[in-house]
Amino acid sequence: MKKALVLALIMLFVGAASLPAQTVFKLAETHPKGYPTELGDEYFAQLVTERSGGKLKVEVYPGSQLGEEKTAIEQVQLGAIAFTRVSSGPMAEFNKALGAFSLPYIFDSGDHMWNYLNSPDGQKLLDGLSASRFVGLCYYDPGARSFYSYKPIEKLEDLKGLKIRVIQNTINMELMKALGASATPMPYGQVFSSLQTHVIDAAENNFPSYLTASHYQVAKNYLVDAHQRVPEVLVMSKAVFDGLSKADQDLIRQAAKDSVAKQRELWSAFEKEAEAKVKAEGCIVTYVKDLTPFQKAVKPVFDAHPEYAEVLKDIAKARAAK
Ligand code: GTR
Repeated sequence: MKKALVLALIMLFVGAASLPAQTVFKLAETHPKGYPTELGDEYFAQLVTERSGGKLKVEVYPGSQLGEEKTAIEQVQLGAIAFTRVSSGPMAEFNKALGAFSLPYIFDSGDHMWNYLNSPDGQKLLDGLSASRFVGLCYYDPGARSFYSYKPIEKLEDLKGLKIRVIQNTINMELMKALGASATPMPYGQVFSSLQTHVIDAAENNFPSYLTASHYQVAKNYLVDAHQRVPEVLVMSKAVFDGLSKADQDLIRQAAKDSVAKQRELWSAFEKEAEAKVKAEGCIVTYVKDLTPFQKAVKPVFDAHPEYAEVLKDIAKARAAK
């Protein structure tokens, strides 16, 4: 009897030892399965598993299952969740430098933005996240944010007096005020019902979010001013990262970098698809022809933030490098 027990224990021990030890990490994502950022996360996760021979595993939790962006960011900062893919909009509340990306009309185009993000200056902002206990792994394409409402909106004056939902950060609050509107910060998951019940009059986002979060169903008027391109970021908890071997840290960094091209490719295809779909669904899409009045109106936002002067110079430099 005793012998059998000893044998069983030995077998259990040998069995456990022969199983490869696997470390499982969680990744929090706001968007639903199949959205380009979520597919970027999935590809990153796949590369991590493949390259570590299954030793490291990243499980993606889409659709805000682990909480809305602010909560996810807090959890990552604490080390309770290892990764999150979020907009640098809410990250700005945790790392002021990223607030620069919420300043309006600073990028002429997606190419201009990527020139900057891929430059040493763009990398510096990502690296600066370590001061806030994150590891900035890479940027993903955010597209351009524009306004939408259930009320007709075709020009700057139409925004006056509207209650517009924003991602919570100081710049967004100031931006809406400068445009004559009022800002209502709220989590992404509440925007649909708030538009439906007219708790807010409007919101702003890119075409893919407008489509996939069904906002187009309750706010049919979309005004394309492309006021912000707020880069998406894939970040890791510094506490978790610091506990890994140098080899695993490098593997994770490289996998994130190598997932960017895929996300960008998926993004550009889906951005066009989403724009066509909402039009086919009967949304009224108006393109601002002359941005000058908008740019003039937002000047107070820049005046209030001299701390971003250097970054703005770098961003202007990236335009020249086009
Ligand atoms: C989207 C972004 C999300 C989230 C959302 C929002 O464009 O991809 O991460 O920040 O906007 O407005 O809350």
